[in-house]
Amino acid sequence: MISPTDISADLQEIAMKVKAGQRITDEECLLLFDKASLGFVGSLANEVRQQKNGEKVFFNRNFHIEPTNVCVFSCNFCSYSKLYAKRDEGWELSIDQMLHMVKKYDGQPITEVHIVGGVHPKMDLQFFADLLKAIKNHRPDLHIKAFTAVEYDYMFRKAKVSVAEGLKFLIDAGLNSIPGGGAEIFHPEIREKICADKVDADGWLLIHETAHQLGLHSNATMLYGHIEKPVHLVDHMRRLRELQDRTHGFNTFIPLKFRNKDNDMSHIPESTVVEDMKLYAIARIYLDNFPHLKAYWPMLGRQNAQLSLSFGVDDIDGTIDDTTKIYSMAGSEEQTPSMTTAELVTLIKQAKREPVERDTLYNEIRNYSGVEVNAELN
Ligand code: V47
Ligand code: SF4
Repeated sequence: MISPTDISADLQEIAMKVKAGQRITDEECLLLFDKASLGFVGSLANEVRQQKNGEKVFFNRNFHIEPTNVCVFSCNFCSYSKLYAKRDEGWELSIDQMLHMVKKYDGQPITEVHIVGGVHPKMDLQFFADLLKAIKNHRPDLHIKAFTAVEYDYMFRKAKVSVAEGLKFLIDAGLNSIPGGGAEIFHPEIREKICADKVDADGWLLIHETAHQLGLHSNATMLYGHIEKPVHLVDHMRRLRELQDRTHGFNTFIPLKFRNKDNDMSHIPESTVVEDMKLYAIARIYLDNFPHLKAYWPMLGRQNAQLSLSFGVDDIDGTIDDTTKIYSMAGSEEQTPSMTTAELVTLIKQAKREPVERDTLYNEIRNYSGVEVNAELN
């Protein structure tokens, strides 16, 4: 136990606020980054997590479709995209090919498809509307979580429609929710160094706010562990917290650890596990209006995702089924990301928590706490 004399008065004050369910300020958040130990923020985050979600740890049964890795943008941290001029080295899937991927899961209890990719100038609003319709037509119950704000910004501008018009068009075609990608770091000082040419912070936030107003839920990410400083992380989370106060449309916050293989930022060392866990804990403490905090295991690695469950995390995404390339290409230890339900349940049980299968909107499908993990569990 930490004795009160071991920690400074300002940290003690923050701890009292958090325990009383009060919001911390940006200055207090910076103080946590600067002065607090991992144990200090970890135990506070654990309390916040417990108050919000009890002992439950959520996961879902999902797979990804990445329509293309050809991209008009050139984010320096990206290990995955191929510029349009080099498109021969990349991939571009047709609607039939993507529908074929969906059909592979016929008869399986998958609940979500996550569609995200590069920004290809020939894949336009109509193409994606046709894709959503084809998927919904084949499998109406499958939740479609699709396209980042970066992809929307480009496709709506190209189609000369407003954000609301574009989103409504895609909702009519079958869109159910929006993933959190493309947020990176909002602060212009960093954004212009790591992804200068894509949608800026205000554009990203406007797309999510409009989606929330139209009744969609979405997620929010933050790419950390490169050239940013705590002040940029706090700025990023403050913008999200303010938007969430207005709309309550975000489901989960997903910090994404920068991986440094084969990209233009490969000279930057990756963050340490202590830095990773501290970031999760501080995010859980600061983002008091986000119901969930997700550790995306294909990027963090399954062991560190398991560890993060003691630092505020209550969600570890899903089964994935080796359908995403973004992280393996960026150097994650998870080169073929796929976990069975039994593996996810075991991982959560080993951390002495309750595994709960959810749908995308966190409706509970099955609580596995009393279920024995055996060969029949799939
Ligand atoms: O925006 C790209 C990140 C994101 C690297 O909403 C990298 O449930 C680390 O947003 N190192 C796309 N990260 C993926 C994404 C996501 C993933 C899982 C779940 C959800 C959700 C959203 O991937 C990009 C970018 O921040 N990324 N390159 C890299 N080298
Ligand atoms: Fe394109 Fe996304 Fe890679 Fe940026 S992160 S280059 S927008 S695929």
